[in-house]
Amino acid sequence: HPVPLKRALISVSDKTGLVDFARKLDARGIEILSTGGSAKSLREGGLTVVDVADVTGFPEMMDGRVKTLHPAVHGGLLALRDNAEHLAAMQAHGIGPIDLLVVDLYPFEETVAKGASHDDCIENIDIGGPAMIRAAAKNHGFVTVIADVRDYDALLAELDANDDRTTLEFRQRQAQIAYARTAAYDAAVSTWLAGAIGEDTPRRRAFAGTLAQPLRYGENPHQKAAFYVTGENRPGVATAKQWQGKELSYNNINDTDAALELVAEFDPAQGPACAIVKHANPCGVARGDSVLEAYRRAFDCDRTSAFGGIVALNRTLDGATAEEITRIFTEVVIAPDADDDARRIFAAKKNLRLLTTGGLPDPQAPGLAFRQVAGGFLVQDRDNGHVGRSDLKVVSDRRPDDAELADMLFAWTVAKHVKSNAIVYAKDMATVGIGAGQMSRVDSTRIGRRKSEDMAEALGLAQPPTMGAVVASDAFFPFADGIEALAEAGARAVIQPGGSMRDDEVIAAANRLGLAMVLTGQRHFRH
Ligand code: 93A
Repeated sequence: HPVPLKRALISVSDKTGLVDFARKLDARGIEILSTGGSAKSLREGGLTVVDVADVTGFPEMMDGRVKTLHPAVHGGLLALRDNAEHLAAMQAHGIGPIDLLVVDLYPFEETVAKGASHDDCIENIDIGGPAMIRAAAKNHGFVTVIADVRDYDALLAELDANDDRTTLEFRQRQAQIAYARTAAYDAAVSTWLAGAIGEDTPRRRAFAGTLAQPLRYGENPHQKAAFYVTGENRPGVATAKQWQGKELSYNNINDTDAALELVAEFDPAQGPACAIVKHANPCGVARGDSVLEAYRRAFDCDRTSAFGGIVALNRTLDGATAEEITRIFTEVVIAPDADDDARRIFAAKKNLRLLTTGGLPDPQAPGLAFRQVAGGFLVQDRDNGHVGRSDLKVVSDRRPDDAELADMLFAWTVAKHVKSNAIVYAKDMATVGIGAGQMSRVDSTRIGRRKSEDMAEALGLAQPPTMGAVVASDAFFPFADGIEALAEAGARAVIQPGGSMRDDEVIAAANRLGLAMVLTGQRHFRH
């Protein structure tokens, strides 16, 4: 800044740290203008401030909707200090320059998140604040803008280091942050309105999130990363409470999300379930009569891969299960809740992160999913597809029995959360072999079978549990070879979407090999 800061306008909703900060500005001889509530807080803190109403010559009116929207404010923010005409206009209209703008917007996102009424949300759409932020940011050649209360200390440090001035570099950086804030703010309003009016297509929407935390690094240590939250009202890793352990990493957050979304498919009212995830794919999923049993059965599916995994439960984590989990190294455990015993047991394991969400996300709720491509990103509805028993079409000669149908639906639900091509073998409500992410469906079939052989060896079983298991395939079988591979593995029933040009051949192969087959009519690609 060419000259030391002389005049500041402070208008903040979040008053945390305000008085302390303002005292330090005051000590530097900076005059402070302020709006109603902010001015009140500052005066209560013993500071002398000028009401914006005295600057504009208008009272704050219409419930505060109009308080700073005035040329005396915007002229003071926007005037170019090295432009003779601008200076003359200021002179002519009695407009004083504003060198520093400190604004914290009406808490729109928080108001939406706490489930406030429509009118409350509308009233919390800030108009004057963003207008000032954008004006000050545009004029960052001369004006310093602070649009994030977390930057008070950074400003004070900047003033300390530069004789009560700010550097152009600092002002540019703050202007950049300011526009990120107003863009995210408007996106939040648009997203909320879309929900309010039932606009459910991903078209003509604005997307943005709020920085929740910078991450140590991204998928790899040489990649910088950060975690943004959208304020969506959905229990999950973004809103979970972390009880212990070091900060979650990029990969932890990704995997924990996958694990919770998967286990949430299993209604806790219908019994405990557990999912163990590695590299965004489940390595074991099971139901059980108890949480402990569900965990043990999920663990048994692939004990090797479960090492260093993410464990998600659909019910409260109890002491017995916590004890069992600590027998191997686990990165993260996420559950709706954890009881005192469980928390005490985990407390001794400093590296283990425990997250509780207070509930489970609704797997059938609408929402959007994003994927980045070079130069853009794809937006689609979240895969909230669901099939029940009545949606299934039996196409084989042999009708599957009730137990097989239940297992098939279980395997199908898991397959939805496995990267394509996905093949999931299951028996008695537990996975017994998962083939994920292969370019050929037959390969996924073989991998699932091999996993099951490993499981037999690890558990000392007489034969691989794929013998007599059911199988889910996330998409149709293009050829009969996949079915032949499943029959070879000993599977007895298959659930798959159907819809291949060669469905006839595929169904004929199932009949020839004695497999029951049902079609879902719905596909669950996940790439
Ligand atoms: O209702 S507004 O959109 N109209 C305005 O003219 C205006 N000027 C500042 N909201 C406005 N503000 C906002 O008021 C600020 O962004 C800040 O969030 C809040 C501070 O009000 P107070 O100082 O009365 O607590």
